[in-house]
Amino acid sequence: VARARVHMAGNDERTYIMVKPDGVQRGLVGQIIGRFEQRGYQLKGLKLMQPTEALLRQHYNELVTKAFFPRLLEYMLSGPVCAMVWEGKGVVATGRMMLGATNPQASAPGTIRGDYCIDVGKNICHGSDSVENAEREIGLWFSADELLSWTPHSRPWLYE
Ligand code: IDP
Repeated sequence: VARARVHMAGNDERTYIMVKPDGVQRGLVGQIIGRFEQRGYQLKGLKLMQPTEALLRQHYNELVTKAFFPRLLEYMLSGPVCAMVWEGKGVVATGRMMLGATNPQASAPGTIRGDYCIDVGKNICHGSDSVENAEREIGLWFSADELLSWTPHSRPWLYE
Protein backbone atom coordinates (compact mmCIF):
# COMPACT_ATOMS: atom_id res chain seq x y z
CA VAL A 1 0.00 0.00 0.00
CA ALA A 2 2.80 2.42 0.97
CA ARG A 3 4.60 1.58 -2.25
CA ALA A 4 1.45 2.21 -4.30
CA ARG A 5 1.00 5.60 -2.61
CA VAL A 6 4.58 6.64 -3.38
CA HIS A 7 4.09 5.50 -6.97
CA MET A 8 0.90 7.57 -7.34
CA ALA A 9 2.46 10.66 -5.76
CA GLY A 10 5.44 10.54 -8.13
CA ASN A 11 6.15 12.11 -11.48
CA ASP A 12 4.12 9.36 -13.17
CA GLU A 13 0.72 10.46 -11.87
CA ARG A 14 -1.83 10.33 -14.69
CA THR A 15 -5.07 12.12 -15.45
CA TYR A 16 -7.85 11.71 -17.99
CA ILE A 17 -8.55 14.92 -19.93
CA MET A 18 -11.29 15.08 -22.55
CA VAL A 19 -12.26 17.85 -24.96
CA LYS A 20 -16.05 17.60 -25.05
CA PRO A 21 -18.14 17.84 -28.27
CA ASP A 22 -18.47 21.65 -28.03
CA GLY A 23 -14.71 22.05 -27.65
CA VAL A 24 -14.10 19.85 -30.70
CA GLN A 25 -16.76 21.71 -32.73
CA ARG A 26 -15.30 25.08 -31.75
CA GLY A 27 -11.78 24.13 -32.79
CA LEU A 28 -10.32 24.26 -29.29
CA VAL A 29 -8.57 20.87 -29.27
CA GLY A 30 -5.20 22.41 -30.16
CA GLN A 31 -5.46 25.16 -27.53
CA ILE A 32 -6.26 22.64 -24.78
CA ILE A 33 -3.50 20.22 -25.82
CA GLY A 34 -1.11 23.18 -26.03
CA ARG A 35 -1.73 24.24 -22.45
CA PHE A 36 -0.86 20.80 -21.08
CA GLU A 37 2.21 20.56 -23.34
CA GLN A 38 3.43 24.03 -22.37
CA ARG A 39 3.00 23.28 -18.68
CA GLY A 40 5.38 20.36 -19.13
CA TYR A 41 3.01 17.42 -18.87
CA GLN A 42 3.59 14.37 -20.99
CA LEU A 43 1.06 13.08 -23.51
CA LYS A 44 0.57 9.33 -23.05
CA GLY A 45 -2.55 8.70 -25.15
CA LEU A 46 -4.76 10.65 -27.56
CA LYS A 47 -7.75 9.82 -29.75
CA LEU A 48 -10.80 11.37 -31.36
CA MET A 49 -13.83 9.19 -30.77
CA GLN A 50 -17.63 9.11 -30.68
CA PRO A 51 -18.56 8.03 -27.14
CA THR A 52 -21.43 5.60 -26.65
CA GLU A 53 -24.22 6.01 -24.11
CA ALA A 54 -22.97 2.92 -22.24
CA LEU A 55 -19.47 4.39 -21.88
CA LEU A 56 -20.84 7.75 -20.73
CA ARG A 57 -23.06 6.06 -18.14
CA GLN A 58 -19.95 4.40 -16.71
CA HIS A 59 -17.84 7.55 -16.91
CA TYR A 60 -20.50 9.67 -15.17
CA ASN A 61 -21.69 6.85 -12.86
CA GLU A 62 -21.95 9.24 -9.90
CA LEU A 63 -24.24 11.63 -11.83
CA VAL A 64 -26.81 9.28 -13.41
CA THR A 65 -29.45 10.16 -10.79
CA LYS A 66 -29.02 13.94 -11.21
CA ALA A 67 -31.82 15.92 -12.86
CA PHE A 68 -29.39 17.31 -15.44
CA PHE A 69 -28.08 13.86 -16.44
CA PRO A 70 -30.31 13.41 -19.55
CA ARG A 71 -29.12 16.78 -20.88
CA LEU A 72 -25.52 15.90 -20.03
CA LEU A 73 -25.91 12.63 -21.94
CA GLU A 74 -27.39 14.37 -24.98
CA TYR A 75 -24.57 16.95 -24.89
CA MET A 76 -21.83 14.33 -24.63
CA LEU A 77 -23.39 12.23 -27.43
CA SER A 78 -23.71 15.22 -29.78
CA GLY A 79 -20.37 14.67 -31.53
CA PRO A 80 -16.83 13.39 -31.20
CA VAL A 81 -14.70 14.00 -28.13
CA CYS A 82 -10.91 14.13 -27.91
CA ALA A 83 -9.75 11.72 -25.19
CA MET A 84 -6.30 12.20 -23.67
CA VAL A 85 -4.07 10.87 -20.94
CA TRP A 86 -1.51 13.29 -19.48
CA GLU A 87 1.23 12.35 -17.03
CA GLY A 88 3.36 14.26 -14.55
CA LYS A 89 3.80 15.41 -10.97
CA GLY A 90 0.48 16.52 -9.48
CA VAL A 91 -1.25 16.40 -12.87
CA VAL A 92 -4.70 15.54 -11.44
CA ALA A 93 -4.97 18.59 -9.15
CA THR A 94 -3.04 20.89 -11.48
CA GLY A 95 -5.15 19.74 -14.42
CA ARG A 96 -8.33 20.67 -12.51
CA MET A 97 -6.82 24.12 -11.77
CA MET A 98 -5.97 24.55 -15.44
CA LEU A 99 -9.55 23.62 -16.43
CA GLY A 100 -11.19 26.00 -13.93
CA ALA A 101 -14.44 25.53 -12.01
CA THR A 102 -17.26 23.27 -13.26
CA ASN A 103 -19.31 26.43 -13.90
CA PRO A 104 -17.35 28.53 -16.40
CA GLN A 105 -18.78 31.72 -14.92
CA ALA A 106 -16.94 30.87 -11.69
CA SER A 107 -13.72 30.12 -13.60
CA ALA A 108 -10.98 32.72 -13.45
CA PRO A 109 -9.60 34.18 -16.68
CA GLY A 110 -6.44 32.25 -17.52
CA THR A 111 -8.14 28.90 -16.98
CA ILE A 112 -9.41 26.92 -19.96
CA ARG A 113 -13.08 27.33 -19.04
CA GLY A 114 -12.47 30.90 -17.87
CA ASP A 115 -11.03 31.78 -21.27
CA TYR A 116 -13.20 29.82 -23.69
CA CYS A 117 -16.76 29.19 -22.45
CA ILE A 118 -19.79 30.51 -20.55
CA ASP A 119 -22.37 27.84 -19.54
CA VAL A 120 -21.98 24.78 -17.25
CA GLY A 121 -23.79 22.61 -19.82
CA LYS A 122 -21.25 23.64 -22.50
CA ASN A 123 -18.01 23.73 -20.51
CA ILE A 124 -15.77 22.25 -23.27
CA CYS A 125 -13.55 19.94 -21.24
CA HIS A 126 -13.35 17.22 -18.59
CA GLY A 127 -10.58 16.49 -16.10
CA SER A 128 -10.43 13.72 -13.48
CA ASP A 129 -11.09 14.93 -9.92
CA SER A 130 -8.89 12.43 -8.03
CA VAL A 131 -6.02 10.03 -8.72
CA GLU A 132 -8.38 7.09 -8.14
CA ASN A 133 -10.98 8.43 -10.58
CA ALA A 134 -8.25 9.21 -13.09
CA GLU A 135 -7.12 5.58 -13.13
CA ARG A 136 -10.75 4.40 -13.36
CA GLU A 137 -11.51 6.78 -16.26
CA ILE A 138 -8.28 5.95 -18.13
CA GLY A 139 -9.30 2.29 -17.93
CA LEU A 140 -12.73 3.10 -19.36
CA TRP A 141 -11.57 5.24 -22.30
CA PHE A 142 -8.27 3.61 -23.29
CA SER A 143 -6.95 0.11 -23.77
CA ALA A 144 -3.46 -0.64 -22.44
CA ASP A 145 -1.91 -0.70 -25.93
CA GLU A 146 -3.18 2.83 -26.65
CA LEU A 147 -1.01 4.29 -23.87
CA LEU A 148 2.60 4.78 -24.90
CA SER A 149 5.75 4.72 -22.86
CA TRP A 150 8.35 7.23 -24.06
CA THR A 151 10.98 9.54 -22.58
CA PRO A 152 10.49 13.28 -23.21
CA HIS A 153 13.82 15.04 -23.84
CA SER A 154 12.77 17.95 -21.58
CA ARG A 155 12.25 15.84 -18.45
CA PRO A 156 15.55 16.88 -16.73
CA TRP A 157 14.63 20.52 -17.40
CA LEU A 158 11.20 20.13 -15.77
CA TYR A 159 11.91 18.18 -12.60
CA GLU A 160 14.52 18.85 -9.92
P1 IDP B 1 -16.67 18.39 -13.45
O1 IDP B 1 -16.84 18.14 -14.92
O2 IDP B 1 -16.13 19.78 -13.19
O3 IDP B 1 -15.92 17.31 -12.73
P2 IDP B 1 -19.18 17.24 -12.43
O4 IDP B 1 -19.90 17.70 -11.20
O5 IDP B 1 -18.50 15.91 -12.40
O6 IDP B 1 -18.15 18.42 -12.80
O7 IDP B 1 -20.21 17.29 -13.62
C1 IDP B 1 -19.90 16.71 -14.85
C2 IDP B 1 -20.40 17.58 -15.97
O8 IDP B 1 -21.82 17.63 -15.91
C3 IDP B 1 -19.96 19.05 -15.90
O9 IDP B 1 -18.67 19.26 -16.43
C4 IDP B 1 -21.03 19.71 -16.71
O10 IDP B 1 -20.80 19.58 -18.12
C5 IDP B 1 -22.26 18.91 -16.34
N1 IDP B 1 -22.98 19.53 -15.23
C6 IDP B 1 -22.65 19.55 -13.93
N2 IDP B 1 -23.53 20.22 -13.19
C7 IDP B 1 -24.48 20.66 -14.06
C8 IDP B 1 -25.68 21.41 -13.91
O11 IDP B 1 -26.05 21.83 -12.81
N3 IDP B 1 -26.37 21.64 -15.06
C9 IDP B 1 -25.98 21.20 -16.28
N4 IDP B 1 -24.86 20.47 -16.46
C10 IDP B 1 -24.12 20.22 -15.36
